[in-house]
Amino acid sequence: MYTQALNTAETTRGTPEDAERLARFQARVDAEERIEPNDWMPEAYRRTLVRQISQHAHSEIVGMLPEGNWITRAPSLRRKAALLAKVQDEGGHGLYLYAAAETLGTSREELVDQLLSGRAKYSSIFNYPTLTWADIGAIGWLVDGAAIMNQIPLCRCSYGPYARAMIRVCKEESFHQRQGYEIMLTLCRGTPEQKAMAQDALNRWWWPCLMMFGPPDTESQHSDQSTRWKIKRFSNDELRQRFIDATVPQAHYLGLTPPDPALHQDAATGHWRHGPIDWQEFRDVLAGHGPCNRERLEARRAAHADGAWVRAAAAAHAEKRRARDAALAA
Ligand code: FAQ
Repeated sequence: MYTQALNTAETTRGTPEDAERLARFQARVDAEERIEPNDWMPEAYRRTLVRQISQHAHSEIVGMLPEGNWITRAPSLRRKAALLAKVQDEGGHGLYLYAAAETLGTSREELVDQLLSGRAKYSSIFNYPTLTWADIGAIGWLVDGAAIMNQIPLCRCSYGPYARAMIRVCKEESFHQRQGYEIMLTLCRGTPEQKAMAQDALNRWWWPCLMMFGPPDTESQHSDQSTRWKIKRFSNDELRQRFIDATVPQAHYLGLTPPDPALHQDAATGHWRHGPIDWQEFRDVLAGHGPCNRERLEARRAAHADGAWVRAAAAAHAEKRRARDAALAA
């Protein structure tokens, strides 16, 4: 609604030339042309992208924390190597995404500052704790699985740098999803205690994963405009349904049961229908009252402070190079 209002204001307030420019822009989007950083774009389009891409980047960076917690406690060298690589991948995704947002004119420093000051959103899912090793399996299987479902359509997003970043990100997320599912499979084929641990992880991550797709369509503020701009290709509920349809058979293959007594397969359509989602919990987490919101921000602030010397050293090195290049050019 917000972006829609802004865009309407741009259309109606501007000159006939502005309206023509806007129509040309929309025609390019409708024709599936990619919009590139130096192309003209409506300010509301730019703001929407910065909002979404920066939230996405923050999610990747904060998303390193729940799993990072288990690197030192991974049950074998092989598991540790895979987890370490996965967490590093998430850091890399955050950096591509900050770079994509920078092409829209917002600096990484500004975005990081918004995160650390608590003004920015990041995905609700990362405010839940990782209590056992099975949570690492559940995150790979479910959280990366949900991320892939949401991000594959973003590879066709109208904004070129975001769409291109998503291609590599999705390839890496697919590997993450498989390693998570393999952890779950190993636990489910293990002792009764290991299987119970896997079921417990599914019980705790299932509903928060469904919330990752955002509020129901009836409450989504940005979906309509983002769809018109071909930033979003499917609605929140459509993607949530796709995720459930893909994941329920995977749970059954593991011998696990999603924690939803109302879950059933619609005989006519084949879709798995879920019971009510606790949207109050979602709103609480977004308002900063999830189980780990405070801990996550504290960890990011501490990491930023610890990294101050690296930023200072990099800036000093860049300055030295600039001075040397200037001296050589003179
Ligand atoms: N958490 O009108 P809509 C990952 C906000 S990456 C927090 O429906 P929109 C990889 C929304 O921003 C996971 N906030 O919004 C990984 C808006 O607030 P605003 C992140 C949420 O943009 C795996 C308001 O609610 N992925 O997992 C959430 O059309 C494992 C109204 O919502 C992305 O960011 C939420 N769950 O649709 C890393 C993908 N849902 O901005 C480590 C890109 C909604 O007005 C380990 N993002 N909100 O203040 C998107 O596709 C979209 O932004 C949606 C929301 C679908 C998230």
